[in-house]
Amino acid sequence: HARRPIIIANWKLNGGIDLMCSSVASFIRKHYEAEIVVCPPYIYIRDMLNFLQHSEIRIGSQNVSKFESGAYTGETSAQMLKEAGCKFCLIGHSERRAMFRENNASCQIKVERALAHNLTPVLCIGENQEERENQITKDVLTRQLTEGLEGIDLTDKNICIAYEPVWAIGTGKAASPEIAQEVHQFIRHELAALYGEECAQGIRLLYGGSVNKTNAKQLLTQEDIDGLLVGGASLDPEHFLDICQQAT
Ligand code: G2H
Repeated sequence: HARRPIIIANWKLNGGIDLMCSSVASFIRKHYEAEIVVCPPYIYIRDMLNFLQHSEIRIGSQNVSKFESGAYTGETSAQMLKEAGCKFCLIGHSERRAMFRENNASCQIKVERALAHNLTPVLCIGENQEERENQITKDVLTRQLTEGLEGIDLTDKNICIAYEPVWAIGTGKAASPEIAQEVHQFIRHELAALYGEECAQGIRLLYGGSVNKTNAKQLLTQEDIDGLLVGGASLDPEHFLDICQQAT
């Protein structure tokens, strides 16, 4: 199964126009073997799309509403994101789970919404420090997968799963390639149990958590790691470009 590598930049709540302009300047007129996706704050999605129209870079959102439309102040729907030009959509990032009360059930709805509008969901899962120390990492991940994908048929659907151990996020302490591979292999195994081997082999699994240009290559060469979700290091365009070019 040839899974095309994928590198996703998660800008989180960072801007502004300056970052956008410098990023665009370094991204365009380049060819990448990997699929490159940038997830800016919603407000920049249209501008980014305009700037990047002659490039191969795709745009993703950092979140999506679980509602279609109606009286939900402050929300943005999957349909709107699709119309705005998004191809991808992060769902259930650990910061959203920790600070905005997202849980597996809300992620499940969001995955459904994204798929219904042809956005590729990137479902984020991962254990925290305490769960790892208590050796319940696999139980946590199994739950996040089974509940986050419950009742969703993934056959012929595009979806990515991002493994982001909470203890590695923004800490500078990335998981070692060995630990990350072990977990990714487990995730693929769980997906095979849910959807069959064929489907599991086609799903791209990304690692996220303190990825930088120094650790990217080693992570990417692991058998079950198909891509990277990059936070802090994606805010420096040259640094991010370096990571993108390591994905072959
Ligand atoms: C994990 C990651 C991007 P960072 O949240 O989603 O952020 O690379 O800063 O750890």
